[in-house]
Amino acid sequence: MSSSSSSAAAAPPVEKPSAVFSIGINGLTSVVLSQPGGYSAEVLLYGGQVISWKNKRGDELLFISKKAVFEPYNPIRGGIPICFPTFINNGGTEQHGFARLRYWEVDTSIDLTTSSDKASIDLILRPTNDDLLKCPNQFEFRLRVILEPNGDLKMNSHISNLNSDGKPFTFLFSYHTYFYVSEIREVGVEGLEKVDYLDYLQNKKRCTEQAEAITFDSEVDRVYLNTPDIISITDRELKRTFTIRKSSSLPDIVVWNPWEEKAREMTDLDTIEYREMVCVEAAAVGSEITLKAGDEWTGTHHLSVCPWTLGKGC
Ligand code: TA6
Repeated sequence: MSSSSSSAAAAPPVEKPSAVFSIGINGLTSVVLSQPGGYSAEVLLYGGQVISWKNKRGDELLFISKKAVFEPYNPIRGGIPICFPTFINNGGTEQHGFARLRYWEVDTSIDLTTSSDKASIDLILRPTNDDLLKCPNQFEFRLRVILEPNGDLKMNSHISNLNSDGKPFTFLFSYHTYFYVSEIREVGVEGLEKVDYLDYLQNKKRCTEQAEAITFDSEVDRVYLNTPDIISITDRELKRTFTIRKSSSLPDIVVWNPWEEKAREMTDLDTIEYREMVCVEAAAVGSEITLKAGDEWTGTHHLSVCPWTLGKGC
């Protein structure tokens, strides 16, 4: 892996897949993944967070708030925060766990230069002594982020329970993906018709989705339970469709948009920015994952985007 001080936007076209270190805002280190077609993605070591994913024209596909705070130990508003380890009934700043607030190590045991067709990065998170006081579970979290030759973005999470006292480790997990959309009122989330959900705006009331496509004209905060593994997000204005393919170990999908009033209360989101984002998250949050000591859990999601000019099945 080579080193650079450029950002993903300024990266020159590459001749072969690459993974290049970059120093960005506030000196935070990231890894820029690039593919010869012009695709790129950027992964921050802080949080193990994907903060950029671009198509071959250089258009940003993920939303990052203009007011996002790139400073430890703040969560970064946008991209793909990893919410782990979270627990039922967690609230406040703890509700999404500490993984997004820690520096992840690069796994140097994996030689990226041997990979002929992938731009990827492997990261590791282990709890600090302070983390163990709050969450007394020894674990190792291995995250692989892959930018495919066709520009698709894949994330694989492997979490091992390393408790030496034989205790199970119980947690919730989500890839809290912020998709960039041109105008939220032009967006539809498809694939959830007839699926039950918990409406977090109605005290987790259980409802059944009736719409073929979920559309937005006010705040939405829902956990869809045991969903199909393929979900799509259509943007009628930009005429493109995102597809999420998730592993069945991530049974749920969270759909969130704060709308105007909540956005106004958020210090790291510009009030009108709620219009440019939708969170659709591959997750395991409806019920907890319980990992026996010595066992490993894997959760993957695979994101692609298709402009309508290429036809339905691309
Ligand atoms: O995933 C939906 C959600 O949990 C909402 O309830 C909302 O609070 C949002 O995520 C953002 O959470 P954050 O902790 O990043 O401010």
